Amino acid sequence: MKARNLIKVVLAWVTSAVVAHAASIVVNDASFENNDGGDLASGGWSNNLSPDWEERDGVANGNSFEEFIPSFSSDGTDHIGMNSGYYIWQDTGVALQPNTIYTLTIGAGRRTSGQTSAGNSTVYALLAGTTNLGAASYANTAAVIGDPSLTLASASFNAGSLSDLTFVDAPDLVFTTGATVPAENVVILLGDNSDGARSHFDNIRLDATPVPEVSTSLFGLLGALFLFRRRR
Ligand SMILES: [Ca+2]
Ligand SMILES: [Ca+2]
Ligand SMILES: [Ca+2]
Ligand SMILES: [Ca+2]
Repeated sequence: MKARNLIKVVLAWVTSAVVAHAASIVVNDASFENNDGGDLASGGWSNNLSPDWEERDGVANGNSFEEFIPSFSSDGTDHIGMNSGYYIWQDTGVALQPNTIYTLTIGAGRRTSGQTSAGNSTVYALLAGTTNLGAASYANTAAVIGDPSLTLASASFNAGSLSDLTFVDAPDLVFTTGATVPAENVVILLGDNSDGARSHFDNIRLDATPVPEVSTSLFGLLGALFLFRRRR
């Protein structure tokens, strides 16, 4: 094989080895379109998030609600609204993996200045398991994200800076695990950490990508290639 062809082959192999493949983790009712008691009509809402999402104060509590507000969603027709301090979560059922890059993306919305405060804090986080989640242990979103034994990473987005009836994708929350991880599932937390008013969420996405690994054998191959080229 000519050196140039060999270089092409090796470069192709290096590229395939280094470019890791992102895999989506399934998020059930990620867009809040499946509604308890039947599909929502325009202007309707439902307090019951089960069976897909669990909430701080139990099933069908009024502090979180799927709602159909015309022209106010980032995917489909429905989103979820959440009162000040409240939180919900979903256990993905997928075990945390070592050396993995997790990327959580959410749509965050501002309804009006009355329902979305100027200092809004729309919170999204990745947790290791669900131990003791619920009002008895964690009174509000700040309590959950303040516990580093439960919360791996969290982010806050100020939807109050948006125009009325606008959803945008908040910046990705990216968290990379190390060589060891808790024996827990990946859990998504959505919450409000504002002084008042609400937060609005839609279109929740989660990817997991292995940390690219350049093996010692790859370095060995590159070294051999270098020598091969010099000899010619
Ligand atoms: Ca939706
Ligand atoms: Ca619906
Ligand atoms: Ca639902
Ligand atoms: Ca609810």
